[in-house]
Parts: sequence; C-alpha cells; structure tokens
Amino acid sequence: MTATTPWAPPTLVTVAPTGAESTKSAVPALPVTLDELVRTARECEALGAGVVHVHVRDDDGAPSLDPGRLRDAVAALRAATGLIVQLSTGGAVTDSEADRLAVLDAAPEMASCTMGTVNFGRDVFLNRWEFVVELHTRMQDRGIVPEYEIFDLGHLAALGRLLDRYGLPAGGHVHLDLVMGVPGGMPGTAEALLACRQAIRDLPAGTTFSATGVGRTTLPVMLAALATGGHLRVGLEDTVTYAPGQPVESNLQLVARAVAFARLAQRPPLPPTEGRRLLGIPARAAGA
Ligand code: KMH
Ligand code: ZN
Repeated sequence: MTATTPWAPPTLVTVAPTGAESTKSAVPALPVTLDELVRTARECEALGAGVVHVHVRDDDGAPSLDPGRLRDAVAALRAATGLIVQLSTGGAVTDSEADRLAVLDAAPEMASCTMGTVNFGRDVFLNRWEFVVELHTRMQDRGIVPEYEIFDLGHLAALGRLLDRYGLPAGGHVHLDLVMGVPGGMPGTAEALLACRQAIRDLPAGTTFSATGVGRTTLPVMLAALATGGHLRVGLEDTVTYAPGQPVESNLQLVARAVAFARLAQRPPLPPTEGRRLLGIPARAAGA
C-alpha cells in the first residue's frame, strides 16, 4: 500500500521574548533593554527561530509603546538579525487605542492584530470591532503583514467577517496565532486547538496558524500544533516556568525545546527567508 498523506510542512518558530506582563524582578531572564532584546533575538535565530514578536520596555523596565523605542527596536533587530520583526499592537492592557495604532508608524514588516476583546486574568484586553478594523485597514494601506491573535474561538468568526468585509491583508496570505490558556480565553488543550483547526477551514484557503500555550498549557498546545500542521510561538511572554518548580532560564531554552520537538515531528524550523515567502512578506534586499 502507498501512503497518500502529504508530508507535514516545516515549522515557523516565533519567539516572544518579553511581553508586557512579567517584571524583571520576578523573571530575571526577561530581556528588557534593547541590548538584551537584540542578543536574545540573535541567539534564538541561530537556533531556528524565524520571527520575533516584540514588546519594548522603558528605562524602568515597564511596558512601553514609545514611538522612538519601537523604531529603534525595529532598526536594531533588522541590523543584527534576519528575523521577521513583528511588533505587538496589543501592548499592555492599560495602553490606549491611539498608542496601539501608532505602533504601525515604526513601519515593521509585520504586526499583531487581536481579533476581539477577552478577559485577561483580572483585567480586560479590550479590542473593539472598530479598532480591529482600523488596525487591519491601516496595515493593508501600509503593506504591513498582520498576525491575527486569536484568544477565543469566536475571534476566528470575527476574522472571517473582517476579511469578508475589508479584504485580505497585505501580501494576500492569512496567518493567525492561537493564544491559548489565558485565564478568560479559550483553554490550552488539544481539544480546543482542534476546534480552532476546524473553524480555520472556513477562512481563505491556505490560511496558516501558529499556536501558543500560556503557562502550564505550553506543552500540550505545542504538541497539538505540531500534530495538526500548525506553527509554534514560544518565549518568556507566555511561559516563565519550564517544568514544575523550574523557572525558565532563557528564551533560548524555550526555542531549543520547540525546535527539538519540531525536528522530532519531522517538521524542521523554517528560516526567516522562507518564512517571508510563506507569509507574503517581501524578501529583504541584499544588505538591507
Ligand atoms: N499583552 C497583552 C495584553 C499582542 O502582543 O498582540 C496583549 C498581547 C497581544 O500580548
Ligand atoms: Zn504580545
């Protein structure tokens, strides 16, 4: 008998090294300065990461959407790495819509776009429909490729509605990230991932997804994503405990584990050049 199942695709590994929630005092390995961010990004690229999802911090280590810092981060990461640089427009739950929209002025090649409001622990991560539309259409106008952040199953339906009404994103390819296990969002289970996988079939053909399991859901989500053709996001933004009683030592440790699982699944990491092709991001000119 001949096998008819196609080989699974390589894995695009995104590292989310910092986030907006942890403090340096609680998580000493967290990169909060520009130097720390760039060093982490370089190391993670060498191990197989293809994308860096970026939140920046101020001089006190607090989350920041300062336009100058964002521009500096984009420039420094472009100079030091070949990674696809994805700025967070999610910021922190306290950030204003205006500041979150202004993130796009730093002209990243990619940015996140969260598809709806979600309870976020004791907070609310607010993403009104009009705000989502504004982010999506500004990114279309500026040629910035979105990664749609999906915290709940209903966010996939909202994404379908967004694309129907306002058209495909810049580059024409739809890519989303399932952010699972946030207290208030969908659970980080294989069952929930499969429900999303099913709903993704209603989105444009060729839609790709990555998945992130927050906290203790990191491993089940990673294994379920690898088994179903998904890509991976890992990093200290989402995971600060490596194993029971064992704090994460570095982003590198999380990327190394993700890459090892991806290789075991015979889905080796996808370099950033090929990641750009997959996501519809223009190739970087030589030396640029
Ligand atoms: N920090 C969260 C409130 C994103 O980066 O786009 C939002 C977040 C999503 O992390
Ligand atoms: Zn983020």
